Amino acid sequence: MNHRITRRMILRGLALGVPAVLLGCDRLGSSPSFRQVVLSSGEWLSYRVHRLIGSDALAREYDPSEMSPNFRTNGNTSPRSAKYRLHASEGFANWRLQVGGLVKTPRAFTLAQLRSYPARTQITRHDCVEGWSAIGQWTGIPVKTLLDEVQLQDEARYIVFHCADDFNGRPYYESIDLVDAFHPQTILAYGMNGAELPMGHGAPVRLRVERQLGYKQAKFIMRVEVVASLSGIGQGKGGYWEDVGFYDWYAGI
Ligand SMILES: Nc1nc2c(c(=O)[nH]1)N[C@H]1C(S)=C(S)[C@@H](COP(=O)(O)O)O[C@H]1N2
Ligand SMILES: [Mo]
Repeated sequence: MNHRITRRMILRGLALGVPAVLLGCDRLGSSPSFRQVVLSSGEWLSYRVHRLIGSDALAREYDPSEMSPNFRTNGNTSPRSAKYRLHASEGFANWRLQVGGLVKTPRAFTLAQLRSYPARTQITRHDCVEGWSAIGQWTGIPVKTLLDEVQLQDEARYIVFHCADDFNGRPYYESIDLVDAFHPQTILAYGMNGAELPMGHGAPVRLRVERQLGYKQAKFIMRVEVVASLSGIGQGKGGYWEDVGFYDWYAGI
């Protein structure tokens, strides 16, 4: 078979609804007109492009020498809930990560249990929408490992992370779809820069979903809920900032 792809073939394919990437147009992402026309036009397209050009594409990982000497904290750094404060005072020995919703076997994991699974360590760049970035090393359990343990039901579509903190009484939460949930770099981190995850950065565990912006990286996670729709959670937009701050649910970088 002749593998030469002509412009006409691509146009014909697009007209038929066949993605150009499937026609072998693998330089799509590097064409300036593609970036201007498609990537700048919003969340939905950036979501489609990530899903199309590689649902398994990895976020860049860095060398230890590139780690930021100071990784600042942002947002809440010390949840005030009595329950969280008690857990923290006990070194999270009695904390449990509740995993439920549309799963076959709901479970509660101790921190020691989470640490007993094969861990993933990655050095990545965190990008906050407020305009700062930092490179840090994260160690934790792949979300995939957790979901494999509890087994998703067929209707499962989103994974919601409920946090211990709030802003003016509104709990912080975040959510991701199953493509991101099963992505190899999506982990619940209990370690940072070679040490235990400090409270300011989200102890005992925080989400790292490396192809998205800072506000998706939920800290102080207490409960993981598998749902078919985000409409019943918070104000229905899939996250605290999505509900109150008009941030995009899909914060692809
Ligand atoms: N539970 C919770 N998670 C959160 C936040 C928060 O206030 N509460 N802030 C978010 C924002 S905007 C950013 S940039 C990062 C900051 O992570 P860091 O404190 O480890 O730098 O956490 C995100 N996750
Ligand atoms: Mo942020």
